[in-house]
Amino acid sequence: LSTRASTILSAVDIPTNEEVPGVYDGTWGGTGDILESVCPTTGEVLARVQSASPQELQSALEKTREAYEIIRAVPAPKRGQIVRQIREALAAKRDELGALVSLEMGKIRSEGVGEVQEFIDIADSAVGLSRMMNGRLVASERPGHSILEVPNPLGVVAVLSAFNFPVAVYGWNLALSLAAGNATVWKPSPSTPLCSVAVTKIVAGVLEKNGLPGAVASLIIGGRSVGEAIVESEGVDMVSFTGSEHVGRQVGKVVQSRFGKVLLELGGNNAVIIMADADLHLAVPSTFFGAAGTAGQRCTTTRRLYVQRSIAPEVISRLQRLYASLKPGDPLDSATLLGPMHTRAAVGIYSSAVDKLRSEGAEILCGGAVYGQDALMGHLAGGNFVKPTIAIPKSVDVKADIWQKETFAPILSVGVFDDLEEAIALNNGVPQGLSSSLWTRDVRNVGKWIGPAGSDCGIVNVNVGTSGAEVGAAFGGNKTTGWGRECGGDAWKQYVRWSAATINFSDEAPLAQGVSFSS
Ligand code: UN1
Repeated sequence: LSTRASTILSAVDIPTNEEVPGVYDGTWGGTGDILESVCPTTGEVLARVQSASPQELQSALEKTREAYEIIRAVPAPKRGQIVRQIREALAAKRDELGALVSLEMGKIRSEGVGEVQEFIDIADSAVGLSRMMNGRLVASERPGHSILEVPNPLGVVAVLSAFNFPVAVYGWNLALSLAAGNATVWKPSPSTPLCSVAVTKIVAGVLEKNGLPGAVASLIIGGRSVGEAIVESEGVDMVSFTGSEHVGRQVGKVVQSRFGKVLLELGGNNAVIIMADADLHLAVPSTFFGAAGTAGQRCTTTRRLYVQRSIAPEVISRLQRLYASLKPGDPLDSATLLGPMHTRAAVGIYSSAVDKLRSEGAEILCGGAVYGQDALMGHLAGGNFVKPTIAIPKSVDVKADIWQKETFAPILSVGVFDDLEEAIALNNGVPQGLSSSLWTRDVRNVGKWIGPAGSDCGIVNVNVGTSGAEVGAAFGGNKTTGWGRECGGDAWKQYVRWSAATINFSDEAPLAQGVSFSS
């Protein structure tokens, strides 16, 4: 193992000379297939991780269920104190965990650290919420009666997370779910197992210190069959899934067929709209980050840019200048802005998407190719580096395939529009509905954009790019993005089962609506 990798792994308590257990339910194990964690920057195998066997999976699910019965009996503000300790333990290791994210996922250092910060932030929110997850007292129409709406814990929540946010998305779910009184079972992406092991060690340390079962926050690393078994399990009350629309569709159907709860965070095909009155000093650099940042691998990445006709040449040339400044580098080097794609397969997806754009007559303004060995110095030669691409498709017809599909890579397609109504129609003309961004200084445009005839996405920003949301805002999208909401807003309400309790304190038992039923 390189020193580059071993320093980072040791700092987060991952063994570097033996196989890494990938199942935790109070004790660590893993006798299933071995998964390899591969560094996307160098191609180095970082570790061999032991996944769950079918028996271990079943037993972990049972232990998680038992742990739920313990955690649901702990008062919510006391659960909040557990979340607070998790927050503190994470904060103490923030930079080390951030470096691990960069090493294993490939995003640049400040984004790796930023992702751990998102977990810390949502934990802060959940600590506060633990004293404010209020139900309601509703006025009854009957004398001497009260109606209570009680948020009770739900049960076992499974979190199936994706490679691109290997820490934060679990954090959003864990923090709210634990504060709400649930036990959680985490199945991370099989290509970022080390991030999940490192985070689980930190969470488990806090649970154990407080005399709680470790299975309050179980970890089950595995491939597709493990994911399928969790999704099918009757003992899992809610499945929170982040990933592709294709897999999300299956997950949604299976969970629905057993009447479980499901929270889906699927694809995004996010657009930025720049009006002629926008401040281009802000709009262009923000769009650059949204489209090329994280090497195009956020659900919220800007994939489409619509520019009002009169400013189109200016916006495009400014954007091209910024793209020209990008150089591939080690994401661990703090000067790097462009890290690798997460996998070899992703490089293939990038290349086919660029080929398709070319074959359909798009003009490729920059990028359009993978980095050759000559551009990749030293240890980067084994990395999955591609050139962030700006393309101008032949037509803005949003129903064309190239505008409709999400390609999880740094490819930005640009189109020109004449008025805001047309731009909104383009924004809304795709199946996905995650994030959107309007740049303007005219308040009338803002009113249209955020209102009933405006953007149909879950995230509707103004003078803020499509990616990089704070935890305070509800995170999620509409239409084929799956309608799920995580993180901020009222997302916690999904992690409870609501009990509507009508209570009669009187000496009569009247029926509602004045119905009489006595002989
Ligand atoms: C994702 O890509 O799955 O808004 C999540 C953002 C981040 C989260 C992205 N806060 O870009």
